[in-house]
Amino acid sequence: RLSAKMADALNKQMTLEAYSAQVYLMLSSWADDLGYAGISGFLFKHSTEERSHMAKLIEYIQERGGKVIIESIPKPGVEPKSMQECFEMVFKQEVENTTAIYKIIKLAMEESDWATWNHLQWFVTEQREEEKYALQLLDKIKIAGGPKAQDSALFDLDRDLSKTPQET
Ligand code: OFO
Repeated sequence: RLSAKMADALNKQMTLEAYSAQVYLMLSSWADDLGYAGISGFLFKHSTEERSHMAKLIEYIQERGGKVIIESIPKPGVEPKSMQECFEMVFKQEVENTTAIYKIIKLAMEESDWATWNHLQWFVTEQREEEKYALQLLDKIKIAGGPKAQDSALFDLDRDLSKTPQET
């Protein structure tokens, strides 16, 4: 059974995953409004991934006898001013998630809660993948010209991302 401290940490992580989903939705809507359907779709799919992480945590808390507490989700921050800033926000969000997961793993070690430690290894692998994708986005925008990326380069990037089979 989960300790009260662990149940609290996992509940907070569950809300953080929901928050990540909202951040991706905000970025996706921003990109759509500018006409970047490919980038918008890519970010939207990622939002769905984050909600599946949230669901995975809910299931785990319940399976281990903890109580799930559904809190309100903080509002995502302000919209980016450029595609470069948008992708930087994606990377920052992923790093924040990874850091939060690592903290819970540390707690699991302190409590010798090996079931939780083991469950969270899935998230470690997932975060590694997600940071990799986020870094690739930053590379792509750099090649496209960074903050000064021309419309034609962003158009190509948009087309590329619309074809990305995503599991991020
Ligand atoms: Fe993109 O992160 Fe969930 O865990």
